[in-house]
Amino acid sequence: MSIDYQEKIPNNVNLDEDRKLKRALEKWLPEYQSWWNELGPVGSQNFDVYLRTAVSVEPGGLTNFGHVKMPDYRWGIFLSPQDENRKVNFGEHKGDAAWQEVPGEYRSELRRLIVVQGDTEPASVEQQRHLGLTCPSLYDLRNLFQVNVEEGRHLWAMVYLLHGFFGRDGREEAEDMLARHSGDQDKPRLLEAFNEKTPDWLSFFMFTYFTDRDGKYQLGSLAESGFDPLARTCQFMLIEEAHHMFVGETGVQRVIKRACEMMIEHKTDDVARFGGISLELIQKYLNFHFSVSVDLFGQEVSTNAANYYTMGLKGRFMESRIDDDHILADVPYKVPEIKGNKIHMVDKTALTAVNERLRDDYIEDCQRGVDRWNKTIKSFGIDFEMTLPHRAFHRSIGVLSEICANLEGEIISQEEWDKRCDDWLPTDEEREYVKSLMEPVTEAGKIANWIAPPDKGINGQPFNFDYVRFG
Ligand code: BYC
Ligand code: FE
Ligand code: FE
Repeated sequence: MSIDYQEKIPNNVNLDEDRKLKRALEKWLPEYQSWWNELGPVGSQNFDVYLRTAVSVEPGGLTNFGHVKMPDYRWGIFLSPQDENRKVNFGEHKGDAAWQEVPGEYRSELRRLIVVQGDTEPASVEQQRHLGLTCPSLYDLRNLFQVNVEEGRHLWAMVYLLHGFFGRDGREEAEDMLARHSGDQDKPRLLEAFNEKTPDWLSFFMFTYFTDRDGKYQLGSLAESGFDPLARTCQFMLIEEAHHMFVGETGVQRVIKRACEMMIEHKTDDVARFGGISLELIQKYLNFHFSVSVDLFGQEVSTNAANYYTMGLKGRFMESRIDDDHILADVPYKVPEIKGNKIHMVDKTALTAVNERLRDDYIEDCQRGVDRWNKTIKSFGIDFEMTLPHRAFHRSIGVLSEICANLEGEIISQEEWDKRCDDWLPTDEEREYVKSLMEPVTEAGKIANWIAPPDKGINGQPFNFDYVRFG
């Protein structure tokens, strides 16, 4: 089924047949648009951007590319195809038919999950809104905007659920999505990583590698939900998400590659003298973004998470492919605990440890890209390895937030932390340095000095294609 772009709100949920819902969403649309104009990408109003747009939810439905005036981008509501026989696959309702309506007794928990998920989407657009002013190339500018419009669409995905299934309080929650803002003193975004600044492009690439990957794992768990409309909307979001992480992984890889080129050319580790970003400094950015993203998985032992699971609302990543009872009450799972001056791994019931399990899956996935970055470094014959810090490093949520730890996960004193943290995390001066490199390059085929060009362009186009046209 292809998507009709003549509609005011393109969709594949038969919006035409639900007058009330259609009216509610059409009322929210101008509010969303004014939010986008006010807090979306700065100065992009007249740009024509080479964007992909969903034309269907079937495989390949995202391969329609063309130049689009950004404010005229058509945000739509797209759910993956319905499976009539789908069941609840875990928890106490396991085996029941998947719900097409909100189960009344779980209404507030479900709303909470949808609100937290939805809140992150516009938050990231707000965090990234100044980056267009300092793009290293038109190719990168286009990728930034592609990510931004899709995060905007992800908000639509959650707002559709709120309007469609939660009545008046759903509409109120939808309004609040545009009222909270990243970093706002009075009305901040709900999760901490989404109140941090994304002040430069290295931060942006780290964010899309590490923080969008939290999105992949959270959406993956929600895609298992017994509430079928949530599952289906997350399934489609995951297809879009893959590109965001690609932007992050290749972005970091290109900064690494450029550093290596300078190291070889000038026979020095001190690439800052030549306007590069050193491998050591890239590692510090990695340490920061990894640790902030690891916090997003919540407490190691969580009754909230156990309840969501038992209720059938939020599963594990790839739940349906895991071979166990999908109830988890009698299955052990190892979680960290502080005993004396050591971190011990202790058994808890897997049911209360689903947050930690998701974090484990996430960390394993993070490592794969780090391995590929190390291949790049090795291909230059340079003796340096990027590493993920231990999960205990620099934490603000969960039991590990109670201690200070070094990169290896050894507990250290507050005093030691204060002395050493500048060796592990970017200092203000280093952040200023990276910022100072962020001079915009907006001529097709040109690129900033601190980053290597991509191996390929978008949709088979060359690197020197005019990915963005300035009106
Ligand atoms: N910051 O039992 P716990 C994305 C609170 S990213 C602040 O562990 P739970 C994207 C928690 O609310 C994916 N507070 O909680 C990426 C709870 O408070 P209450 C976003 C936190 O609920 C890039 C208390 O601590 N989606 O899509 O099991 C660009 C107890 O904790 C935090 C989701 O997160 C924190 N980090 O776990 C664009 C999925 N962590 O209830 C987009 C939906 C915990 O006691 N959310 N708290 O007052 C969830 O599944 C859960 O809410 C969380 C937290 C996993 C986040
Ligand atoms: Fe998203
Ligand atoms: Fe994303």
